[in-house]
Amino acid sequence: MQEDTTSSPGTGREDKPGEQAAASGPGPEEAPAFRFMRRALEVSLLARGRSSPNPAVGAVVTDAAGNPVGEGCTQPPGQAHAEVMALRLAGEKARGGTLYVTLEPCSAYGRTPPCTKAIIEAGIGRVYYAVQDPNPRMHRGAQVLREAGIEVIEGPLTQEAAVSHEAFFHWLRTGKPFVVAKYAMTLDGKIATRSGHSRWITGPRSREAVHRLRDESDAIMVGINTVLLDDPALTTRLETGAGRPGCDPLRVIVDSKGRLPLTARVTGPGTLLATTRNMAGASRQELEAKGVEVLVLPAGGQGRVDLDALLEALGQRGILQLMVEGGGSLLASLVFNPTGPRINKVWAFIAPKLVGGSAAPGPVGGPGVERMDSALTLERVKYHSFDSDLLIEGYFHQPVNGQAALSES
Ligand code: AOF
Ligand code: ZN
Repeated sequence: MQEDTTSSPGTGREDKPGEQAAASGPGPEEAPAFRFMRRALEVSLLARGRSSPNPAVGAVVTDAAGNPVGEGCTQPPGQAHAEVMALRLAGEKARGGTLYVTLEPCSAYGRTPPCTKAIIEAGIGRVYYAVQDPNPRMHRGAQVLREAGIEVIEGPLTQEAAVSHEAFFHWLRTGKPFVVAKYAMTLDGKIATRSGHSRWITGPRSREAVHRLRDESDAIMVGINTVLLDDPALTTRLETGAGRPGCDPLRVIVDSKGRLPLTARVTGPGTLLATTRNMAGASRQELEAKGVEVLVLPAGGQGRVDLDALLEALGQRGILQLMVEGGGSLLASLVFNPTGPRINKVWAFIAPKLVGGSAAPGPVGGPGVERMDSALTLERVKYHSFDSDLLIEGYFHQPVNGQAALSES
């Protein structure tokens, strides 16, 4: 069975390379604005997981006759924005042409000069931007362009672009990463057999989708029990033919007592150990000697790492998207938080297998809720299939004032 939904999971990436993402708006004969904005969204995917803390933006430039003459995406921080990349390719052909960009062009000096300046200098006549930039330092772009005599239109594909930039928007609003929890379970709700064996629950196509999500995320987090049980590598392994090498996210291990073995596969550079003062000094030195970065955080309930402090610290490092891959007690602490879930989005894979066993674990531990009407329910739910596996994707309702709701545990 092929993936059967109208849009791909996550933030718009294609499941089948080269195939057009079906989203809202006209079909194949669609108006140029839709076609080129869709292309801009597609191009933006190349920057995912590589531009943080900058949003992964895509841009397309057409000449005065409407032919595409340049495209580009956001480069790593301090380097060119999407518009500048596309305009560079277009050169003189941009004069009198149109720019399609997935985010409102920036209007002020940050690490780079304003895109509005480059757009005006290139002689662009019309700009379509899919969604406003809520960054208060940058959000006057549309106005600046209009004042320069350029026709400026918001849209099309505003909703698609808002999803594409959801992690950046969340991070701007709260200072914390957008958290995506991913887990895979059997049809009877188990993430392992009674002996703890878990490789593999889902098939290769589901696992490939997970590696693409890792590739697009800035960090990936697990609890120490998952390391002790599974010894995962937490690296990105994309199939050859994915079009680019995978990008490994920062690995974050939540380990309040500092039990991470020196021999674990994650023990090395690119790993951040989030711990508390309960960690033994000797093991800290040994782990640091192996290249692990040790972050000592305040202890919250039961001496555990204060997860809000951890999310705050990751946000300060410019981690826009954090993927959480378990285990059950970390997920429980993130989901069942008195002031609201600390998870934004869930990716739950279900494989049509049964393993049974009342001792076999499920994806979310902790005490759980008492009554079914206290269950946390996902919103904006979509269903995707990967061969015989099902992926349920959905969001937890976020309080409007995310900062206030998330700052206390
Ligand atoms: C754009 N095009 O491709 C991106 C934009 O420090 P700077 O100069 O890199 O600016 C960062 C801000 O620019 C970032 O916070 C966001 O508001 C905007 N990102 N803008 O016109 C782009 N990535
Ligand atoms: Zn810019």
